[in-house]
Amino acid sequence: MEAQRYPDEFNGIIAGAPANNWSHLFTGFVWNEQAALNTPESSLPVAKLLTVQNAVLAACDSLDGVKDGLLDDPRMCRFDPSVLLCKAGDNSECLTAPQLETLKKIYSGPKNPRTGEAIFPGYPPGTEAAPGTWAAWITPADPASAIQFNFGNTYYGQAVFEDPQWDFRKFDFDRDVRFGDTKAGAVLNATNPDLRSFCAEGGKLLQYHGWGDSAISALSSIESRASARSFHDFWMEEAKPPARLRTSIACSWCLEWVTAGADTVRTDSIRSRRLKHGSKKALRRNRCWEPVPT
Ligand SMILES: [Ca+2]
Repeated sequence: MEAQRYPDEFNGIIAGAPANNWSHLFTGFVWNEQAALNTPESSLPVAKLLTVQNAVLAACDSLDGVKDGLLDDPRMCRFDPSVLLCKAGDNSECLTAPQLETLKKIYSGPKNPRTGEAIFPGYPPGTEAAPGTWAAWITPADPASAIQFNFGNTYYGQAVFEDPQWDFRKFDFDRDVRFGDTKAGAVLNATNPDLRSFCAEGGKLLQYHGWGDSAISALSSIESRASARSFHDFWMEEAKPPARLRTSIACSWCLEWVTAGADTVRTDSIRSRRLKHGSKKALRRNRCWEPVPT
């Protein structure tokens, strides 16, 4: 928002996991709430999140060339959650039909029922059972206590509709989204791709996001960056896109920005670490930050 509305205030901005498309992000929260609370059987039990994650990794872990429990780019993973459908009764290693439906909706994100248009990206596969992710934000043991749902209810109930009786179950993903965009999104959203003033001031914008972010889908960061790049490619063919987006693999909130003489993060600045396990040393990671392919 600073880069878009107040381009002369900072010459360097780090936008970490930006919630810049506020009104649609929160629409996604209500989408997941409707999915998980559709019936008493709809929410995913916490214990099954590991079942889901293991199935994702079994299908996609090796796509990046390293079988290490991590997906370098979950967009490359074509995991079909239907393989998890219980075939002979419910158990911890499979999903019931209502649970499967919820999982598909969390992955897909909200869609406009009239136009089919995507309103906000879903959540990438691969970190469903990671600590502090889905079990806190989307599918906790007490389904109604999900952090996402609290945010979605307060935003639409209070800021948009100003109705203490507002009911998420009646939310219309066409009409109500447009109403929210007009009333609150116009103030809260930072989705203007025009960064020409910021560029003219010599501004640099570094954007990063963790794939395992279960609050703000990392895919929304990629969409925002693509939007700005497309705008600038069209309007400023000679200018370099101002944003550099890097995703962290598995680590949600780490960052090192080296400013001297460069406008990018030094990817070699976060080095491999070796941890002692008993008498042996094991290579824990050999990469942390990766630029999003262009
Ligand atoms: Ca891998």
